[in-house]
Amino acid sequence: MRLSPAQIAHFDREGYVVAQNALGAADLAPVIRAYAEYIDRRAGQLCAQGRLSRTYAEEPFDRRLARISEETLEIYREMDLMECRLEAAFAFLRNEALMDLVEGLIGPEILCSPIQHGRAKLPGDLVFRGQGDPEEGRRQVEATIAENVAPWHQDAQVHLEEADPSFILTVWLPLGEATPENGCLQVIPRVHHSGVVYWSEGFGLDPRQIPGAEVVTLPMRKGDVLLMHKLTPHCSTPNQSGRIRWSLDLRYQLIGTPTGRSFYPEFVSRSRANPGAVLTDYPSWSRQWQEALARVPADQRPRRQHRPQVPTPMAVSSR
Ligand SMILES: O=C(O)CCC(=O)C(=O)O
Repeated sequence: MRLSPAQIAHFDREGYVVAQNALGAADLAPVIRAYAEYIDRRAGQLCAQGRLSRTYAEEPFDRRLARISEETLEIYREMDLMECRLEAAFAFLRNEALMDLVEGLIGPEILCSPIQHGRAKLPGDLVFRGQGDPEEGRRQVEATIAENVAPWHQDAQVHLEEADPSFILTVWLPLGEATPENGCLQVIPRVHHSGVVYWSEGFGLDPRQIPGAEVVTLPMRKGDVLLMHKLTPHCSTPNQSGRIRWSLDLRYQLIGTPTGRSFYPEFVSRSRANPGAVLTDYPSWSRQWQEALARVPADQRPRRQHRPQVPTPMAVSSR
């Protein structure tokens, strides 16, 4: 699906747009199936090693990992795209329907940024029932859930300074329903016009810092895609549903512009000028991530040096 002129105008005016029904079941099914198979395989391994009491194979996709995570967070911690490196996820990063949407805002020369995540947002009331020290288990579960409630932030906060001038488009999509109850996104529109980055609380920001901030809650259905400017503040609501809210958040930009994570692999996901430049080789993508993470583990990646204490205008090109 291509963005209509009205959708592009909405993005330019509001700093985001939700493209409804932009993806079909056939676009998302391979990714969901690959995640399900990965979890199935790893659950079998952990059971065989005596680290999980059973595989919870009877549970549906949006509950199975939550049940497993009551006992061990090991599989949950492997769910990010660069950790489990599913071939279907790599294919989805250059999915034609997705690239058609992105092309409406980036143009036809598209780079897939390494700032890309698969998220299994766990239910907030998950209780530890695993082996080992119950206090330590409870502490780890609570810390993990606290981490996966995304606080208010702008994506411009998470790349290095070299990408400040780059227009970087965030693409967020649920793999099932995303509702206020299970952790859908909220955005504050129109902030991108001011070019301001609200650094003062580190990663998070307080919406009260933003004059006239209006919070918009964005329930989304499977197949809907949210496109967002990197200066648009957003967060996700707590997950009170007892089920997992699965989603992908990806970033795209013009080929040749800095991603702000040059130590991790970017790749060309569409090029009409040079179609041969598109990376379609899964082993190469997977190997590049493996090598990059061995050099720079995720928890040791360089962070911005310059983090002012006050909201700061940023020289960011819009589009
Ligand atoms: O998926 C979420 O809960 C948060 C996503 C997010 O903050 C992002 O994509 O930048």
